[in-house]
Amino acid sequence: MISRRHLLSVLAASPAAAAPVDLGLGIASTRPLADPFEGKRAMIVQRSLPPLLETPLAAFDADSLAASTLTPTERFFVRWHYPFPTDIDPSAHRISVSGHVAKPLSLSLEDLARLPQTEVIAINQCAGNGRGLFAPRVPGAQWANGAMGNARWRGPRLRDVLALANPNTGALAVRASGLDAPPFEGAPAFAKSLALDHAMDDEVMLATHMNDVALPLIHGAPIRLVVPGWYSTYWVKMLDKLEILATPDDGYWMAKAYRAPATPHASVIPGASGFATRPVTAMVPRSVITNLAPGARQPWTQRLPVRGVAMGGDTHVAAVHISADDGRSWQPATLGPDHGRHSFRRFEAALELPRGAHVLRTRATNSRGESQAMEANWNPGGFYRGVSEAVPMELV
Ligand SMILES: Nc1nc2c(c(=O)[nH]1)N[C@H]1C(S)=C(S)[C@@H](COP(=O)(O)O)O[C@H]1N2
Ligand SMILES: [Mo]
Repeated sequence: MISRRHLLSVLAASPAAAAPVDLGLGIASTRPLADPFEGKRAMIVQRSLPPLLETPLAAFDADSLAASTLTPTERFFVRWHYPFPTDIDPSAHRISVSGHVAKPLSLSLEDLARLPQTEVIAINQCAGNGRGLFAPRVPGAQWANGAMGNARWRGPRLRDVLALANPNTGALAVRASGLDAPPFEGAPAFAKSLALDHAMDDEVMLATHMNDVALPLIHGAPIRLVVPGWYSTYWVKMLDKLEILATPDDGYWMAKAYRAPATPHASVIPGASGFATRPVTAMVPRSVITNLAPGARQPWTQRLPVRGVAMGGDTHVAAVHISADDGRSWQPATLGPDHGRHSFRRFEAALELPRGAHVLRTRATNSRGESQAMEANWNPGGFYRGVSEAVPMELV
């Protein structure tokens, strides 16, 4: 009975209460899946043009802890703010490096291929992943938990590109922008900035390859920024311009958009106003169950497998715990191999439960000891969702 009430409250809080959806928002596997673009299969289509495609959580599932944690590119979520060109000639593509530098540059992909190449397995996650689950609801793309994916990225480091241009003393930030353009006059072109010291670290890179093949168009061909550990609003696709700034970036996408309350967990009371904000930055710990949907009715078995993927945010996953009583008691899950601090890590447990209703929760803890919260944060942008999600289900 509790579970039914709980399920109803989950559904009431979900944006799709009237139309049941796949795992993550309500009832299993009923958000229709479609193949909207070449190279994409069985995606939740939130919007076609410009595309917003969500990955169903089942696409992350595997029955072995040793299975790859990489999200297949054909199931990888997609997000564009504006239409993008579809006729890119990689041999003609140039990246300009301009602004507060001693030596402005225009670089071809061949120039970039001559620089040392680096590789990282890193989660690309929209800052609004899970936005559709906030109560009260907030405007913006109504993602459940599938606006994320894990891939192997390869290309030169941003720092080596910047070093070629030799930033002047007083350089503060690097602003990156791409080939997509606003479809109406006056709208601000998409551009994001990183502080210079962050841009010069070991990890920030310009990726030409995703999962060992040339970056597909929809993921930002021929080259995109990869900022491991930070939300993908910074992972600028179809990169063609790097500007070195000597003053803080006051552009729309830094000064107005993608900002969250400057409070612990980026949380404010719904309806609050006048609070200080800061740009969205590093990710927070998170975990999802990939083999059971909220509302699932499962035939009883002695040992119920519960498994999923976890992230530490911007550092390693240290532990995942699983509860079958809505968070009153917990048991540790077994973890799969650690593929680095920016990767998904698999977890699984076998639960011995009686027939009846149960509310499952998972809770990841990272190597700094930060765990997922038990109560959801709330902010008007729907950012930084990291709550341990409740998954009501029934063993029959
Ligand atoms: N050029 C460009 N880059 C962009 C965006 C964009 O609209 N234009 N959106 C950003 C946001 S908000 C997200 S969530 C990611 C999505 O990356 P993906 O489509 O490869 O999954 O791209 C980022 N990079
Ligand atoms: Mo995003």
